[in-house]
Amino acid sequence: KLHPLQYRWVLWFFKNDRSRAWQDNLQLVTKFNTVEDFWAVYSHIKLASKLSSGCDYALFKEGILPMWEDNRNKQGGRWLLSIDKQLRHFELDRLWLETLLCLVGNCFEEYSREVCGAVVNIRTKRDKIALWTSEAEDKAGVMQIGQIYKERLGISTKTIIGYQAHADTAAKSNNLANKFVV
Ligand code: M7G
Repeated sequence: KLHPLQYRWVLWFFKNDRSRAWQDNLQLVTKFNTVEDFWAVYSHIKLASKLSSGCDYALFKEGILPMWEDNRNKQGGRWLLSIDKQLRHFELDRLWLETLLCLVGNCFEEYSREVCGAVVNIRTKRDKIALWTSEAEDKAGVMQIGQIYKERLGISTKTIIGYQAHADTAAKSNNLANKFVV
């Protein structure tokens, strides 16, 4: 008997090809809605740390595109982890898997509704993992999600992580301005 997930999830892969528009580089890989299919997909694809620079994985709820323009992301934002290159090999894959498990395992409980998905960006400078939520103005929801997320990732209480509205990221307006921190 298969174990159903609360939501159906879509895995996306992004490969940077500068000759094409950003959204044309996004490819839908697969959809799943059971625990068994999640593990089948996860064990079939490359680890994030093995992707080449410029690539992303994104896992989003079915019906939400992994882009700022989607209706469920427009008003939203992201909890962002910026991962030091030295940590890449022993932390990146663990943090990304834990992020995926938070999503599919519905670990945000009553706030799960506000969770849209997550993205890992493999970049030459610093890799990033971000958890996207739909309501950047809902302070209570954003903070609860951030606290649960940070705890689940096992990030030290001394480390601060920030939340940024997509509108600010898209406008490249002072990227360092965090709306919230945990
Ligand atoms: P990134 O890949 O999120 O991070 O954004 P990086 O700067 O570490 O590589 C790089 C660029 O991709 C942005 O400046 C945008 O031009 C484009 N881009 C990224 N995202 C997430 C979006 C999006 O959701 N919509 C659109 N239209 N462009 C995006």
